[in-house]
Amino acid sequence: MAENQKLNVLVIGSSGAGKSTLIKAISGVEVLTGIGEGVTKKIDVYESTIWPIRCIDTKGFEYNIFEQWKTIKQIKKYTKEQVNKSKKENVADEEIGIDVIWYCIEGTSGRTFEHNIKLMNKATNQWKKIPVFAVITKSYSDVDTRNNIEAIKQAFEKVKDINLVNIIPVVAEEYVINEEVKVEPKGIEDLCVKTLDCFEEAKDINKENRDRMILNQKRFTANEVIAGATASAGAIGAVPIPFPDATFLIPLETGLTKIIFKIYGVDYSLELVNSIVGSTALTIVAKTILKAIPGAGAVANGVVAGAIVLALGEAVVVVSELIYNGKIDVSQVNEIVDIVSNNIKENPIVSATINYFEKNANKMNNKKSKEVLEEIKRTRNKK
Ligand SMILES: Nc1nc2c(ncn2[C@@H]2O[C@H](COP(=O)(O)OP(=O)(O)O)[C@@H](O)[C@H]2O)c(=O)[nH]1
Ligand SMILES: [Mg+2]
Repeated sequence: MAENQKLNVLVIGSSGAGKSTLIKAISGVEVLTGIGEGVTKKIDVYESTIWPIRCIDTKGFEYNIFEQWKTIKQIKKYTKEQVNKSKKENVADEEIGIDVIWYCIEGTSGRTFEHNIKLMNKATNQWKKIPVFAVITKSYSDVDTRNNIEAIKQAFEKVKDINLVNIIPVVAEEYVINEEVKVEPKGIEDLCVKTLDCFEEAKDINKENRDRMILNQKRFTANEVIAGATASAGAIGAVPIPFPDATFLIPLETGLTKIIFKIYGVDYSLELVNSIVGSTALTIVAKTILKAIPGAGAVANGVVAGAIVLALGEAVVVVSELIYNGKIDVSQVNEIVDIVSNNIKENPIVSATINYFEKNANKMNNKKSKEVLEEIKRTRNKK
């Protein structure tokens, strides 16, 4: 596959199935969903920065024939303009451009699987030979997922002329049950790798490149989860009590540590998680930062809560990658806790927060912790 060549993936499925969420999860950059859509515009195109994949997000597949027709027309217009065109000159006009189709089927929509699949097939049957993946979105429950795979397999058997390659359950975005219990994003790497595997050209992507893509995806997913936890910590930490004694962050910190381990497939023990969350590094860092702002109020406390959760999350990513790459074993609890502690203490968010407090101590009362945290994160990233 040439350096700048990308597969065009058509993402279809009913409204609310999770198309935009899935695309956002593999994009590798913050993409705004639902922003800047013209009334007549039926497609949005997103290039992943992680995978050689370009996703075409469709609207108007809500099973109104006219809307579908308009969407298809725009897809054709778009794909014809693609550079891909030239390499496929011997292919019929209608088939230009789309390389793969992802059917997004919501796991909870059980009884309508067959109906759903038939309608999607009707809309796209001009692209007959193209590989199709059934993506079971919102696959939060393992039990339901096993049943869904079976039911969807059967539904596809009743619909002819679909080149179904695989059925892949995904969770595109963490699913929050409570602060401590969350379902981790999953299935994304599997979907992307198997999509690439449909193409001889993509098979040439060497092992090293593939591993890098998978790791980049994990890192991106973990960072999204950390951003969410940081914002939650900022909100629940915004209380006017002396901060370092706060135990109310423990459920959130525990949930964050576990979900990052799960993203990296780390087979963690509870002892490991508890040792990480219970390490004194978090308290030490919180105390150090708070020294920069005498008589800290609710806003400052929220900022500190967010900063330490961010530092914790990023430190857990560091050790998860070491474990994932076989540099350290998950049973080496003390070593892992040391690495996490050092990474927390050395995270540049600490000095960025101290600097901010020293400069802005008296300007914070009418701000929100979240705004302040975002500002501090920006100054940190500049360095
Ligand atoms: N937590 C979580 N929510 C999801 C996931 N996929 C979709 N959603 C939610 O389901 C709703 C519809 O998703 P969206 O991507 O906008 O669907 P679209 O209409 O097919 O683009 C949104 O509120 C999403 O946040 C997921 O994997 N995890
Ligand atoms: Mg959408």
